[in-house]
Amino acid sequence: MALYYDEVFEDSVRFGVKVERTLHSEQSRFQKVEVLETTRFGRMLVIDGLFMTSEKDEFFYHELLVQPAMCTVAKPKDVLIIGGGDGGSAREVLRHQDVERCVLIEIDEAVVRASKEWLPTIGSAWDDPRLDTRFDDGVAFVKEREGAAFDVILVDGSDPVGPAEVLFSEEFFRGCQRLLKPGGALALQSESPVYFRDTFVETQKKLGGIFQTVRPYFGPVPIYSGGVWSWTLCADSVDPLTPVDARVEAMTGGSQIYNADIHRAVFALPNYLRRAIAAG
Ligand code: SPD
Repeated sequence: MALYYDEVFEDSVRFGVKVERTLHSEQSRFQKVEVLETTRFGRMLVIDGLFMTSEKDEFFYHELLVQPAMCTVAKPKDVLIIGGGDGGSAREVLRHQDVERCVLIEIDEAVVRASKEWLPTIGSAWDDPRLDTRFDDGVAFVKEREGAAFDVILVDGSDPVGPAEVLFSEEFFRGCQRLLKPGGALALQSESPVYFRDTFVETQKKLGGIFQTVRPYFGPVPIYSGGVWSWTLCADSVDPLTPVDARVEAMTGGSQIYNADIHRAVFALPNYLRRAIAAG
């Protein structure tokens, strides 16, 4: 009989992938970390029963989390990634030649270890000398670090239940703002606008009280609940809607999705979300 692994959403929706075998399963200090060999998506990273990324669809998520911010900021040199232990976001950051240093703060070394062993095509930049990987609490790092040190900050965490909840707090967002250099930008994954509508709207509201410019954007991620995902780009003195075509085009060679048309199109806001944000 075929074995399916289901991600269950609030006991009302299930999304299942057919699994050939389990490659890795471990209960770390923080969470359950699994790598599955799936029939459709290749190897898939699952944390606490939630689908994180897969070999076949990871570019949908990582290009969209990273490239809009990296192309909005002029010549980003210093980048901070909170989370992102599979290495996909770091790979996308390090495609930019201007980057001199990318600090990745992942709380759980088990995620990086499993990803290095089983998902090498996703984290293909672990050996880049510009990458400084630290196993630490990203929230504490942001709270304690002094001075505006980063051109781009990317928050690549899990859903806001349990340990990742704090990554959606106002205090954390203010901390990120404090660490951004002038002209810098923050981008975060802001959940499904369908299944996590309240979280999405609340997050926009919190960010709107902190940053001058807050632009939610959308794209497909086939393995996530509902298939459509959101990210949000925030900044105080730059705006992704200012034409950045030349920077984007310089990046598109290695991209599966991202190009100048996509950069413009992803920020289009459908009416149901405009209304939800306005009412929120
Ligand atoms: N519903 C899952 C949301 C997870 C977002 N982060 C995924 C990590 C990929 N680098």
